[in-house]
Parts: sequence; C-alpha cells; structure tokens
Amino acid sequence: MSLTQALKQKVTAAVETKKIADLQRDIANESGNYHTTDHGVKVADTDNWLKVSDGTHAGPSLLEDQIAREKIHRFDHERIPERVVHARGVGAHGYFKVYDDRASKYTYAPVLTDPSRSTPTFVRFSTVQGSRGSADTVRDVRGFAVKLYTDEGNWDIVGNNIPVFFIQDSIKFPDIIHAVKPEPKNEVPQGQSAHNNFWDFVGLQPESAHMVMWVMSDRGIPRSLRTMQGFGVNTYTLVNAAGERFFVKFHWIPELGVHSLMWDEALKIGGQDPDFHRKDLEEAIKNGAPAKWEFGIQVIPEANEHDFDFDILDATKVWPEDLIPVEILGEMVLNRTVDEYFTETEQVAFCTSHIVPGIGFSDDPLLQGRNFSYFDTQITRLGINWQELPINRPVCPVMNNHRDGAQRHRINPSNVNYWPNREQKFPPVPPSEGGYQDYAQKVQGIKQRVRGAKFQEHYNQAQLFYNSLTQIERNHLISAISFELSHCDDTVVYESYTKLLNNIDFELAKQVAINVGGVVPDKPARPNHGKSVPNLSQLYYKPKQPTIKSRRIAILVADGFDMVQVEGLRAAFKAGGATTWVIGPRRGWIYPDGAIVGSGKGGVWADHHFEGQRSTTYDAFIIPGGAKHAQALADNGRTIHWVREAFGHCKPIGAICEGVAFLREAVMLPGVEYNTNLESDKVVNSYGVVTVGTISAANLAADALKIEQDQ
Ligand code: HDE
Repeated sequence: MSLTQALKQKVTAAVETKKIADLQRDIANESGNYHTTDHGVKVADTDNWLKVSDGTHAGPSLLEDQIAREKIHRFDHERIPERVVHARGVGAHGYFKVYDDRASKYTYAPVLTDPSRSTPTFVRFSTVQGSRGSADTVRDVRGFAVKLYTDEGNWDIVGNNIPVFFIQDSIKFPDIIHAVKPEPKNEVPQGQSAHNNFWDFVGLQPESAHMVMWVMSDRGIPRSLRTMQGFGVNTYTLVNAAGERFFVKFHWIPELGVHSLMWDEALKIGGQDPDFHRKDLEEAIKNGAPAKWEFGIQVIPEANEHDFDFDILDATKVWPEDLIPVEILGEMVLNRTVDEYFTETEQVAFCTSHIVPGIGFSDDPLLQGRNFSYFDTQITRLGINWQELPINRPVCPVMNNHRDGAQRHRINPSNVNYWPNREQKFPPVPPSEGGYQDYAQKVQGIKQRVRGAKFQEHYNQAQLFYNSLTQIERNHLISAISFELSHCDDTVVYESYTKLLNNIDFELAKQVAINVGGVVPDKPARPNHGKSVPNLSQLYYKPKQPTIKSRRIAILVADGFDMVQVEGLRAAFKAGGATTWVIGPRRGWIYPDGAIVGSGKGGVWADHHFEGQRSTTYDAFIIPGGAKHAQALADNGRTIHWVREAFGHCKPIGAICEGVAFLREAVMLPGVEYNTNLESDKVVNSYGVVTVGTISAANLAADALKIEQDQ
C-alpha cells in the first residue's frame, strides 16, 4: 500500500459520520471485478462492435449489438444541465458542532444548542459566472453552500464568501445574471465580469455598488477556498423555547485567516492550473490539514428591527460589527473528499427553504424569492425526486404522502397515500413533539410593488467598505475596477460607471477614471462620511499565531545542492504542517556533490522540473546552498524568472549559503538586504527575502519563512 493510500484510509476511517454511513448503502460493490451490462449479464468483449466481417475487412456494424448500443446510449445521456449559476464547484464532507448551549437564549434548534452533537455536513464551493469547465481563480463571488444533515432534517445555509448581494429583490436576479454571464451574441467572456453588459447593468442599478466593491476587492480572488469567510447573506430568524423571535445572520470564519491571490497570480494560474482551488482543498484534506471554520451569528431582537439607519432585511447591507458583534457558537471541519464527483458534488442540491424547527425566514425580499427558486431549479436539473438522491437524502426518516414522479426510488408499502386515513398513517406531528412550527407573525400592509424606504440608500455602506480597507487593499481594488472597465469598449458603459464611483469616493473615482479614460471628477459627488469598521478588511482575520500549516513551499535545487540543508528544511516545513515540493532541472533524482549519480541513493527526488511548475502555485520557496547548484540556477532563465515573479507577488523567498548570491543576482533590486557572508548565521529578512549565510542556520531560515504571506 502506498503512503497516499494509507493516509487516505486513515483519514477516511477518522471521519465516519452518520451521513457517510448512510452513503455506504449506495456505494457500488466492486469486489467481483468483472464486466457486466446494466442488466447484469457478463460481457465477453467491450472493445469490438458486432460486425459482419471476413476477418480481414471491417464490414458493416450491426444494430443488433445490444452491448455496444447500451454503452453508447449511456454515454449519450451522461450530461445533465449544469447549474444556471454556480456551475463550477467542488465539495467535501465533514461535521459541524457547537461549543456549548449559549444559543438556547435565541433558538430551540438542537443543531445550534446541543454541544454533544456532531452534525454531518457537506459543503459545495463554487464560482458564479463561469461554466462547469471554467477556471477556479477567476475574479468572482464564491458560493459557500452548507448542507447540515441534522437529526431534525436537512438545514441548508446557501451562502457566499461576500456578505452582501448585487440586488435587493429576487425579481432582479435574472437581470443581474443575464448581465454578468457571457454576452448573448457571442457567448463571451467566460469566467469574467470584465465586459460591457455587466458594467452597463451595475452602472444603472446603484443598489449593486456595495457588492461591486467587494467583488473587485481581494475577496474576489481567494488564495484558497479554505481561506475564505462564508456568509449566509440573507436575514433569517431564530425562535427560542419561550417563543421569542430574533433576526440573525450566519458567519463562517476560516481558521487560517482570509487570504487572497494577487491579480497577476490569479490570471496566470487560470491558465497554468485551472483546477487550483479544487486541488488545494483535496491536497489539504489528504495531507491531514482539514479545512476549518468557526461559526458565528449576529443577532437582533425582533423589537430592535427598526433601530438602524439601514433596513436589516436589505441584503445589500452588512450589519456593522461595531453595532452587532458576531457571537461565536461552534465550528465546522471538512475532512473528507468525495468518492465520486458526479453523484456527490454535482448532484448535491441546496435549498434556502430547507430549515429546521427553531429557525425561520424573515421578510428579506431576496430570501423570499430564493425560497421559491432553488427547489424549482433542482426539478430541471435533477428531476422531481431529487431529494431521494443519496447525497441529498436526510439522515433522519422521511415519511409522507408524496408519491411517484420520474426516477422514484423509495418504495412505500402502505396502501394509503393521503391524510387523514383509516390507518392513521403518517399523522402530522404537534410542535411539542418536534413538528415545525411557523412563527405567528403579525403582518399588515397594502398589496403593492414597492421596496421599503430604507432600501433606497445605496452608497453609505459601499463607502464604509472602501474606508475600511488598508491602502494596499484599496490599490488592489482600484486596479481591479480599472482592469474590468478597460475591457469594456462601450464609452457609455465606462463613463457612466466612473461617474457612479464618485458617489463612493472621490479619489477612487478619479484614479479609475484616469486609468480607463472615464469621466474624471473635479469634486466629490457626495461627502465621504469617514466611518470605517476594522473587520471589513481581510487583514483583520489574520490567525493569532502566524502559521505555515497547509502552505505549499518549494525548494529549488540543481545538481550539487546541499543535502543536509534540504533534509533540515523538509523536516522543519513538515513539522509546521506545510507541504514541501522539490523543483529541479528534471523530474527524478537530483544529487548533491559526492553522491553516486544514477543510484538514487543520497539524492533528492524532484517532484517537477523547472518548466513543469511556475512560482505562482506555491506560497513560498527557498534555495539551499551548494556552489555548483547555485551556479546552475544562475545559468537558467526559468529559475531567474521564478525568483522575480515570486518577489513581484510578495512571496516569502529564502536562501542559504551559496543560494543567497544567486537570489541577489536574480532579484536585482536596490534596497533589498541579504546575508551573503558564508561565515554568518544571522538571519536577514528584507522585503520578505530571508537569507542566512551558514549551514547551521538552516532551521532558523525555515522558522523565518513562517512570515505570513498577506499580500
Ligand atoms: Fe443563488 N441560486 N440565487 N444565491 N446560489 C442558485 O440554485 C437564486 C443568491 C448561491 O453549490 C441556483 O441549485 C436567486 C444569493 C449558491 O449547488 C438558483 C437569487 C446567494 C449557489 C439560484 C439568488 C446565493 C446558488 C442555481 C436571488 C448568497 C450554489 C443552481 C434572489 C447568499 C449552490 C441551484 C450549489 C445557486 C437562485 C441569490 C448563493 C437558480 C433567485 C444572495 C452558493 O436556484
């Protein structure tokens, strides 16, 4: 058994949940290891269509070949419609649990109040705009859809990595999605919002201004799905045992902090490794670094609904955390990859309307429409019996009088399928015994097509977000909007959006307008209120202790490298929970001086050759000592490019002994300091370039590399 297999088995054994056990009954029995048709008949030849042939010439193929026909029929119908949005995604299993019962003051839902429970969980992350085959690292919102298989039924929190949305009322959803999706004339662009139609729409729909700021910030290009915050976005409600109701927003906060790529990296990885995020999630789980989030809630008692200058049911607004702090309740861990993509990640189906007793909806007009839409879309995608699919069925019993429909699997033996019935079959359950109880909400009004008065203000929070970013984050945001508007060639579009930006911030509008040839304002369209909140900058979520856990670190070597240092570095990185990759002039054994070349002994196995991987897919890299090796790296244009590219992406770069001289020559920038003194074990850290002169300092250099990569 290989190490990876052993590891996989270990991980699998460790994460058996009630849902994983439930899925086992549908896992195919592959123990027989022979080939049959779908009706179970053993097949003797899967490679040749039945023909009339003399053995020398092909001859006509016969329609009679039921085995060939079945194979082709099955293939012809393999595809189902991809999701109309969020088509590209990746999923993983895990669990959710709360730390204590503190939430019982807000809700009687055991999933949120019973610390002895571990609730099986499946999460699907996604991009929104692109098709199923689009790239992972595009600038986009990320879906963060959580299915909690509770003992009271499935609870889906269908959220995003951004806490607000483009529109306030569901009736606008087809418009925003048509606008952002590839344009109807030529189906361009794929995986991009950088086109006329999107910016045309958002320019005419100022309620989207806040969300546009978020998507154009670094949040739109996450480093990893594991380093994103998650938000329920919509306002839900909680009801406690005393019947009191609270408005609530749901939050997921990643253990490793919130990290993003740089735009240049995202663009390059889109081509170099379009599955970067999928692979990252799988790699981390398989290497024993499960993805982890804390779960928190913001709560507003029903009586305080109207205390704010924004409407708490407006999904284009956050609830500022200085006014309503997040209360941490528990954690979610994803520690198991799927066994099969299609049956799990593709067939999983989420519904905002799936809630459990103790949790309710609010009048949030975006949520109300979503509650209709998700169930509806699953019927198109998966058929009316989609809730019976293994990944979707609850772990608690399902008993009702719903019957028939295409692809019905469940067999109900009873002869009554209606209520009331003479057998008292499937009676409704009173709330005191767990039946879902709707909150008795008083409603009054005039039937009309309107939005609430406070829904009319669109710029205060866009400004709050912009004000809360660090200068570096603002620069990134300005570059991102400039990139996108540069791709709009309709003057009306980029001129009107640069005008809109002046409602958010004068400097922002000015700089973008200069960059893209828009309308450069001479004074602010409205004053900046100057308010900011610390938690809106992603730097706020830095882990308390810097960590290299699950980071990808490359060691660059050529023949003649220093083996002692490489071994020391690998051990140090492993101890810190990082994965180490050796990159060399070829995939295969690379030898230090003195080793017997060709023996494999005393060498290090390079996982990739210099052309096979680029610096972009690593978080940091280091160059060990060794005179011959350092010279070989210096003679290679690709390794020099590695250094310059990684430096440009603000990545930590380390070098030891002779490796330092190579690094200095490659970076070639004034102001960066190095320790090139082969006698000195002083660690010099300058602009993220960490150098040390002597061999004894190898471990020190490894420690120094633990600088967090925040850019
Ligand atoms: Fe969705 N959304 N959405 N959405 N959404 C879908 O449902 C819809 C919205 C989100 O991994 C669809 O199963 C409407 C907000 C995620 O399977 C569809 C409105 C948020 C996913 C749909 C919204 C989301 C979807 C397409 C406006 C963040 C992927 C396939 C009222 C809170 C779930 C599907 C997965 C998917 C409708 C707005 C998140 C068509 C009508 C706001 C994460 O039903």
